[in-house]
Amino acid sequence: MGRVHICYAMYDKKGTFSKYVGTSMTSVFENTEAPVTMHLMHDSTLTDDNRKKFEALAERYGQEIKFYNMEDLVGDVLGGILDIIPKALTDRFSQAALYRLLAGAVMPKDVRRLIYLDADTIVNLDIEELWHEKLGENGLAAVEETAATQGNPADQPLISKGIVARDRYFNSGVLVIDLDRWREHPEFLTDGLQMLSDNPDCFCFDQDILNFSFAVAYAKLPGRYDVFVSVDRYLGNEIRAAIYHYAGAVLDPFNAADAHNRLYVSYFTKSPWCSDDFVMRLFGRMYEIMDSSRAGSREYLTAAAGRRRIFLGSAEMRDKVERYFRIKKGEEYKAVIGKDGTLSVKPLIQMMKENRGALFVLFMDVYEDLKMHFQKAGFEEMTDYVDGLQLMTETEGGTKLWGGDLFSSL
Ligand SMILES: [Mn+2]
Repeated sequence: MGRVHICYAMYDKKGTFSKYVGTSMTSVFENTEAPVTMHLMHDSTLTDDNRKKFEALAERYGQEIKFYNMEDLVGDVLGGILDIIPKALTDRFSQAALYRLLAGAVMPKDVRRLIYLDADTIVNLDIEELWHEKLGENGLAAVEETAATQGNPADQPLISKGIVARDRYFNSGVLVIDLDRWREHPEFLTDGLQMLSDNPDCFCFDQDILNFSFAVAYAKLPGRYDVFVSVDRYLGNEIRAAIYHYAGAVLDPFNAADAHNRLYVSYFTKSPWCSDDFVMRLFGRMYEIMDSSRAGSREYLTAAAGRRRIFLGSAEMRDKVERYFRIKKGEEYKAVIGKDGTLSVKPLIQMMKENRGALFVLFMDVYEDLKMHFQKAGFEEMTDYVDGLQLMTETEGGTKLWGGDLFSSL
């Protein structure tokens, strides 16, 4: 068991997803002395440029990487699978969720044990530790979801229906697999797919397939091997030797004070994806954003010119808004949100109709939900009403700025 085998699965429609896989791989290489072979399951969405970066990454650390084009290798199997699953499910999941389940079919026979890692993981420990963990009777080891979320697991149809016990349901982001067992029992895949087809409300796809077959007898790994960043951040835990799982939209490079963001970026910057080209594209995007915010200011200025402004929000916001927006004579702030945080839409629209011609500036987090009501009543955004929280800086209490989308777009 000298050489560690790790696989990732990837579908990279825009060519911007490879950097996540590359960053996770970088974190593995940074923290181990063991020889590692990375097995990357991909398809035709892997660009030449990204492929070269993966090769450069492995070479930089004196490690090995192998590529598996799943469309070429098991295209017929994939096609057959997609016929079994309801359309609604395939729309919500990338094909890559299936690739990992086919690892046994495409890996060389001498790969008998395999670690699977999600692309949104950071391995902040020596992967050899995980490699030597004991597997369950059915040849699988994983972290129970309740442990991964430190006691805050999401509801799962598989559990509420009594198909899998709560204390057996595991997270599929980090797995240690006895690959021979998968090869000997390929029926786990068809059984799982049939279950998915019968239970279309299951929203975790490959995770549900795996739980359906393996929840009963897998070995539970310590929680540190699959730490949900969302929960860990909420609990204010310090960074430790762990595998961090950035599940959901939790990476926000704009928030540099956050330790989990810094940890992520510390590995990203050591990867070949953090290149001069990347930095220039980042600045380029920032330029576009700053320039287009001028257009936003102009639109507001134009909409407000010569108009009476009526500000709408909670009583607590009143002083702040009056100060920041320099409310003039004849203008007013109406506390339309009750003390209990509720807002009555009908009276709000009635009041707006009675004051037609005024510009309504709203300070409420249900802004997006109100739009369709306003539209029905004949009010137009940026002409009749604007989102006041978008006009305030974040430090003043305006809408939170989010860097996750910017990072993912590069
Ligand atoms: Mn994940």
